[in-house]
Amino acid sequence: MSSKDQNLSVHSDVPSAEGFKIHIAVSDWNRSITDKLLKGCQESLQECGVAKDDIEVVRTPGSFELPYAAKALIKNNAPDAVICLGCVIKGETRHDEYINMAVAQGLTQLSLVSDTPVIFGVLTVKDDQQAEDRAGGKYGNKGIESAVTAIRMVHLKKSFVKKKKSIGY
Ligand code: DLZ
Repeated sequence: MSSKDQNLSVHSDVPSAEGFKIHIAVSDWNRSITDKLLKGCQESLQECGVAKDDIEVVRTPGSFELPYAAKALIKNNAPDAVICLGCVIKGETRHDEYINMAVAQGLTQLSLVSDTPVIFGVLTVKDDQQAEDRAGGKYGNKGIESAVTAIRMVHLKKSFVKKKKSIGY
């Protein structure tokens, strides 16, 4: 089956996230969609063992502001990972291309420079239907996938730290 036809939010074998501090920045633009992403994300993190108090949520006006919010979360709270949730819908102009590119590049750079996993949970869609399909619809919920990705990345980071210690660096 091609990934195009799969609901990617059905997850099994996700390692425990007990004791992890995972923060979320979520955009208010297209809020009916981003609320669903946030709900799926928060529920999945808790199902995997993250304590409610260890999930801080901050809101931004739009997706463009997500990199700044993620940077502030990392600087002030040193979370294990930050998840960024948003929904950019194509309109008459090319605004979506500029926002998507800026956010993707901003979050990538932030992740590398801060050495903190930063997850891109932004829907980059053509219309409302495509957004609904990915916010709890037929293609799952990108908020759930983002939660699972964050947990896996924190485990990956911790595994490197363990390896370093065992060879004396
Ligand atoms: C301006 C704008 C537009 C037209 N569309 C979206 C969108 O579909 N999704 C989204 O998250 N944000 C949108 N924004 C707002 C920008 O992200 C940003 O908040 C403003 O340009 C101010 O910097």
